[in-house]
Amino acid sequence: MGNLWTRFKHKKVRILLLGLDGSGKTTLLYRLKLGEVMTTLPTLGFNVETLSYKNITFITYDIGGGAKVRNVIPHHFESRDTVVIVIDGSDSERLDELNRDIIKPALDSEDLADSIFLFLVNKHDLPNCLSAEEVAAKLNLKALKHSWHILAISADRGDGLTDSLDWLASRLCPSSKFLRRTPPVL
Ligand code: G3D
Ligand code: MG
Repeated sequence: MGNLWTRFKHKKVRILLLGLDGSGKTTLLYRLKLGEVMTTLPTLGFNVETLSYKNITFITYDIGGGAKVRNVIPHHFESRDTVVIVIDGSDSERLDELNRDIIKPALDSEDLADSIFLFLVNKHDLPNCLSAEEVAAKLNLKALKHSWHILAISADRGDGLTDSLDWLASRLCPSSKFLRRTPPVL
C-alpha cells in the first residue's frame, strides 16, 4: 500500500471519512496501515478517529443513532475537504438514514460545495451486499452536482482500496503520472 501514496506527495489532502456506525470506517483506517489511528472524543460527543500519513489526513466521524452530519459541519469541516462516504452494502435498511443524516447534509453544506465525493460500498465480500450500481440507483447519485464516484470495496480484505486511491489521486492531483487510467463512469 505504501507506494500508492506517493501520488499524493505534492498535495496536502484532508479526507473526511463519513458513514453510519458499523459501516467499516475503523476497519478501513486500519487496513490502510499507514500510521497510528488516534481516537478522540471531542466536545460534541462524536467519536473521532484521525490517521495522518505524510501530507494526507483522514478524519472519521461516527455518526448514527440520531447524530447528524449537520451537527458536525460548523465545527469540524474545512472548505473543500474531500469526502469519502463508507456504506454498509449488506444493510440496505439503513440507506434512508444514511441519506438523511449524512449524505444530504454533506451535499448541502456550503463548505463542501467544491468537494469531491467518493462513495464506498463496503462489505462486498458478503453474499447479500448490494452492488455499487444498485446503491448509486437507490441514492440517485446521478442527480448530484458534485464530482463523484462509487466503488465496491471490502475493508476487511483490502479489496477495492487501490481503485479508491487511484480515483482520489486522479481528481486531487491531476498532474499525477498515475493518471493514465480513466476511472469508469457509471
Ligand atoms: P465503524 O468504524 O464504521 O463503526 P467498524 O465500523 O470498522 O467498527 O466495523 C463494523 C463491523 O463491520 C465490524 O464487525 C467489522 O469487522 C465489520 N466489517 C468492516 N468491514 C468489513 C468488510 O469489508 N466485510 C465484512 N464482512 N465485515 C466488515 P464486528 O463484528 O466487530 O462488529
Ligand atoms: Mg469506528
